[in-house]
Amino acid sequence: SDLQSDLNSLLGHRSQPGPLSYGTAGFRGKAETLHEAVLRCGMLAACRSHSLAGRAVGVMVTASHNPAPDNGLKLVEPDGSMLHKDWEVAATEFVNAFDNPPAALAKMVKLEDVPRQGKAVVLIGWDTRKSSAVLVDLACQGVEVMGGTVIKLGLVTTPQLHFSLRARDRKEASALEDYYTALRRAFGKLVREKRAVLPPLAVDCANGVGAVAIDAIRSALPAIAVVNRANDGPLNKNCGADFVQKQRKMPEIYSKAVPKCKMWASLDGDADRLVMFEKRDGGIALADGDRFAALVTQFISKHMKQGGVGGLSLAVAQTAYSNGAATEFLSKLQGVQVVTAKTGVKHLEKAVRKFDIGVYWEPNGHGTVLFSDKAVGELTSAKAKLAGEHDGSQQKRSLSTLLAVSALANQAVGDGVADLLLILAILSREDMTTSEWLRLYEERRSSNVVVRVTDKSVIVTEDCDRLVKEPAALRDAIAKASDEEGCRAFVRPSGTEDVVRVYAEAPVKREGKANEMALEIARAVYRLCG
Ligand code: NG1
Ligand code: ZN
Repeated sequence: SDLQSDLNSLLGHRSQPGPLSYGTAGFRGKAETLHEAVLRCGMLAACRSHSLAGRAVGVMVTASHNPAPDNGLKLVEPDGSMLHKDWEVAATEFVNAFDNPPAALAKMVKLEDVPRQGKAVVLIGWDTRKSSAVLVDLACQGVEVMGGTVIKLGLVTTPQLHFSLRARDRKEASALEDYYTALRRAFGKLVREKRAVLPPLAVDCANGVGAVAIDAIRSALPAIAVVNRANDGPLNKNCGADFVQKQRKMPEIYSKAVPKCKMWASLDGDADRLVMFEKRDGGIALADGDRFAALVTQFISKHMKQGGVGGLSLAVAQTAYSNGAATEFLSKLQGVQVVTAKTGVKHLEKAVRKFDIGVYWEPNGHGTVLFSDKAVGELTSAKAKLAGEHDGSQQKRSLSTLLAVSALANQAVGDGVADLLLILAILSREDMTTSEWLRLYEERRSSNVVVRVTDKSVIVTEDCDRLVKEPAALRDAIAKASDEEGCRAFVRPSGTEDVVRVYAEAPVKREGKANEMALEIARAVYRLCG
C-alpha cells in the first residue's frame, strides 16, 4: 500500500547507538542520536490521537534541565497528563525496533485503520535548544505520514504545552495569550490589595525559554529582574533550578547581577521546575519543592476550614527524596493526608488525582496543586450560596481564595512560572517573609551522590523507591549504613541520566553523617553493581 511504501522509505535510515528507554520523562539523549526515535514518536503521537478519535496529542521537544547538547521528547495526553502507560510501553518497543520497524508499528496499530484519515491532531512545542529545529521537522514528518495534522505551538515552556492541550480538550480558550491572561487574572485575585508587600525579586531563567514567559506576566509582578534569558549563555550551565537545588549553590550570575534583590528564583531549561533562595553566609537558604508543598498545603488547609469546605479531601504527595522534616510538618497539618509516590511527576500526579484537592511537589521544584472538577464545583456553589453576604466575610473570602488558587496553579502539570506567582501571592497574603517561610521547619541534613555503573538496570527498587529489591547484597549494605535513629538512605537508577542516585538523610545534630552514609553506600553500589 501507499503507507507501507512511505514507511519503508522513511523508517530505519537514521542511526541510533542503542536502545532508548522512556524513563522518568520521555526519551532523552545527545540530540543527534535521537533523530530516528523522534520521527517514530511523531508517528506514534498521530496514532495515539487517532485512537482517541482525533483529540489532540502533545509532543514536547526538550531535555529540561539536562545540558544544552542533549535533547528529548515526551508525549502528552489530550487532557494534558502524561502519556498512558500502555503507550509508553508501545513507544519504547517501537523506538527500539531495529529489524523491521514497519512490522513493529503494525503490531501496535492496525495500519489499515490509520492511514490518511486526516483525523489525528498533534500539538508540537519545543525549548530553546539549537537541535530543536531538526527534531521538530522529523516529528512533523512522522505525524504527517500517518495522515495527522500538526499544530506548531512554537517555542514554549513544557507546562504551556500541557496547558494548551488541556484547554483545547475542554473546549476552553487555548491560545498562549489565554494562558498569560489566566495567570495574571488569578494572581491579581489572590494577592488583592497586598501586592506592595513583595520585595524585589530576581528570576534566573537558566538561559532558557522561561524568560519569555516571565516577560509576558511581569506587569503583574512587583519589581523583578530577569536574568539568564534565552541564549544568554549555555542552557542550564551553572544556573537554573537543577543546578541550584542539586549543588546548593547560587547561579554564577548572582555576583554580577542586581545586588538589591534579596530574593531569588531559578527556573529550569523548560520552566516546569522552580526553586527559590536567599544568600546566607557560606551558602544559600533554599526553598525547594518540599518548602513549596509545605507553604501551599498549609494555606489551602486553612482556607478550606475557613471556607466551610472541610468535607473535601486534601492530600499532598511526596517522593522518597522529600526531606523527612517536611513530611513531619505536613503530617501535623489538620485534615491533610500525606502520601508517598515513586519518583517522577507522572506517579505523583496519579497519587493525588484520587483526592478532591491534591498538592504534589518533587524537592527539585516540580509540582502544582490539582483541583478536581468536583472540588471546583463545590467551591463555586458554596460561594454562590453566600451571594447575599458582604464580600469581606471570612468564609466568602476563603472560597474566592481557593478558586483563585485553582485558576493560578497549572491544572495539567507542574509549572515553574505559575508556581512563582502562586508562592509570591501566598507569601504576600500571609504577610510572610522568605526567612519566615524557611523557618516553618528545620530540614534534616541530606546528601545526594551519583554513581556511574555499567548497567544501572540491575538495581530494582520497591516501596516507592525507598527500598532496593535487588541486588539483595546492596539492600543489606544500605540497611547497615543507615542503621541509626533518624537516618535513612536509598538508591535508585536514574530514569533520565546514565547514573545511579544515592540519597542519605540524617538528623541536624549528626553533622557529616548524611555525607558519610551516602559515600559508604556509593562505594557499595560501585562494588556490587559496577
Ligand atoms: P531521575 O533522573 O529519574 O532521578 C529526575 C528527577 C525526577 C524527575 C525527572 C524528570 C531527581 C532526584 N530526579 O529523574 O524527580 O523530575 O528528573 O525531569 O531530582
Ligand atoms: Zn524541566
